[in-house]
Amino acid sequence: MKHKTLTQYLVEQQRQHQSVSADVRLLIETVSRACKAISTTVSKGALGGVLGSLGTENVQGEIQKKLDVLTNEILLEANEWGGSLAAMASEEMETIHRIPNDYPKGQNLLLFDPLDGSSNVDVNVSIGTIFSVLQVPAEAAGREITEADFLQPGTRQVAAGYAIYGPQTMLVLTVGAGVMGFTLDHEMGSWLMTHENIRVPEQTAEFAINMSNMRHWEAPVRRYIEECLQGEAGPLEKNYNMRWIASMVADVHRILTRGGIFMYPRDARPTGQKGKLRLMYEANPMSFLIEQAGGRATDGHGRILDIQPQALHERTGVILGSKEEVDRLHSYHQDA
Ligand code: AHM
Ligand code: MG
Repeated sequence: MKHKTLTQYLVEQQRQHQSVSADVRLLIETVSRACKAISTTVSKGALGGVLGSLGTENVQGEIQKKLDVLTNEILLEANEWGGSLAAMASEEMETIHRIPNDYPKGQNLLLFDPLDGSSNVDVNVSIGTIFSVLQVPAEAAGREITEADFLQPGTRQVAAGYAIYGPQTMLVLTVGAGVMGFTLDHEMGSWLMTHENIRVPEQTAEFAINMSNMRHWEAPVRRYIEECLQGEAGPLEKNYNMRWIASMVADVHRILTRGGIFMYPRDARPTGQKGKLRLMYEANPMSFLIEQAGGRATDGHGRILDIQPQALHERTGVILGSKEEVDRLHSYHQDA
């Protein structure tokens, strides 16, 4: 079977459906190239001397892994000179990175988590790169880009996706016209479309949450999980299965593949009251993908994509996946 390449798909989207502009197409190609380099770097593991921590902290106060820093540099370098960006922002950088004056500037903003789930690096469990593309707001025309220019709700994303470095390396992408999955052919070095129009099954009996935080959860989450655990005999009348990979990319990938509900809710811990996951480069791109695949994403109170960000590294509660279960947990929040 002959597979369409990522390039072919993007050119088609540009020419026939106008769902992607020429510069966003180039940008996605560049990001996907950087993800290939990241995949190679990650796969070398101990042989490449890339495992372990650096001992430094990022802006979130988390100890940086060597690979957090390396992958951030790969993405910055790959995207600086292409001409389609005005600035970038990353989980690993306190503030935005403007395109240096040596290069032409474009009309887009790129946000990324260069290596999500990096606590899994040293144990050889799937990890990934998450990215989100916004446009330079009209009011910023002709002046220097500021952090405030990035603070746009997720509904304004023009593209989003992730690369997952697992048994296969895949790129899962949306330009607002459904969700497509491409598998990296390592011999050819190309991304080939293997998953066309991914849809999240509406129903599921599989949940993903870090159960060790149960004592900190808010009442609606506690109620929902207690009901799941009661199985067939409980009010939900079915037996649930549980999975928690602790790599959002891998958990979301499973949900896009076979359904499920993923939760990283707000909780009562001083560090959990706003949630753990970051809105702009984790929750928003994943919510865009999930919605484009027919699922739903909420923070318990409203649609994640509608949140007006107040800060670049803002956190949010995240509940996403198969519509029926996300609807149920959302409604439990309304009851409470
Ligand atoms: P990171 O960006 O520092 O890797 O943190 C995000 C990760 C997600 O991939 C995952 O869902 C979550 O943190 C796991 O958290 P926990 O270790 O609390 O289970
Ligand atoms: Mg992350």
